[in-house]
Amino acid sequence: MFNEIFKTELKLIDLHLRSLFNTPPDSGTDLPVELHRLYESMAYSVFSEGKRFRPLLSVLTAKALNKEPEQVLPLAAAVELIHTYSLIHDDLPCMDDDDFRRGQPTNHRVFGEAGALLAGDALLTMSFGILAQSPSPRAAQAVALLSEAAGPRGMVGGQVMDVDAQNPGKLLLEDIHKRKTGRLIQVSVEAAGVLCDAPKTQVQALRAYGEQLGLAFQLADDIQDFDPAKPEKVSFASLLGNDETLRLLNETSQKALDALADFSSTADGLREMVRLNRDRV
Ligand code: GRG
Repeated sequence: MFNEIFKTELKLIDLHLRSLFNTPPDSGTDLPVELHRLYESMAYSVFSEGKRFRPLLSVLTAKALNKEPEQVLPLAAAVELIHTYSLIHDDLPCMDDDDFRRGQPTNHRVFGEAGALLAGDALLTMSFGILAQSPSPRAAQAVALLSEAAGPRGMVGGQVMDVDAQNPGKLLLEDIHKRKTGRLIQVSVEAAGVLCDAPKTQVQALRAYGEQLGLAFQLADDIQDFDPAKPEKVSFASLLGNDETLRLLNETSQKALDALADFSSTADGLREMVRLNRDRV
């Protein structure tokens, strides 16, 4: 569904990601043959069938602010590489031990555990270099925001809380998912606002939109994935039931739309993302 509506934006994101892998900025021109397999492993996961939800948000934020998408492409690439690393690591035997991801065997099934671990490490590290090379004078601020969102108080922290949680209640579950899933979605929008030099009030509005959409994304995911045959997996749907999760999804989606109240029709792409996420269920 994203593919048709945002064809132009997705093409731009794909071309940018491919340019980073054709001439990796951190490898110089002569990549030692010993490292070919590392890049193959990284590219295997990056260029599989992901929705590109997060980089799309960055590009649509630039549009909302009447700026060129090129201004946020380094951020769009960085968030997608971090997202991809998190999926590779999440699939490892020490975490979820999954065999398939994005319609193909998981990275460690093809490249081995060490290969997958290191490909994730490389993607994570590379992402900050890419963002730091953004020509925006506010690149350093965006790097700091991304580090906060992906790090120990953000996505990694959420993953730790998720792994450790025994019987989380609604509040703890919400906190876990705001960090684990929500913060990277939020920063895709907020840091794009920063790179586009938006005034503080607009950045705050974008941050609020990103926070609500991040939660809505997880709520929709939980409804989609709910399997009563697997009650051991705690999710919003298993904890609250489908109807209450759907009610929360509607409420959260509305809050995301409300956060954009002061934006003109240039933000319609961001509004469409809320509707597309809601309509996944
Ligand atoms: C291992 C540090 C570390 C973190 C892992 C985000 C995460 C934390 C794990 C992923 C587990 C998971 C499936 C969470 C549900 C929400 C989510 C992030 C779904 C996958 O995102 P999509 O639907 O995936 O955007 P695609 O493949 O379309 O990019």
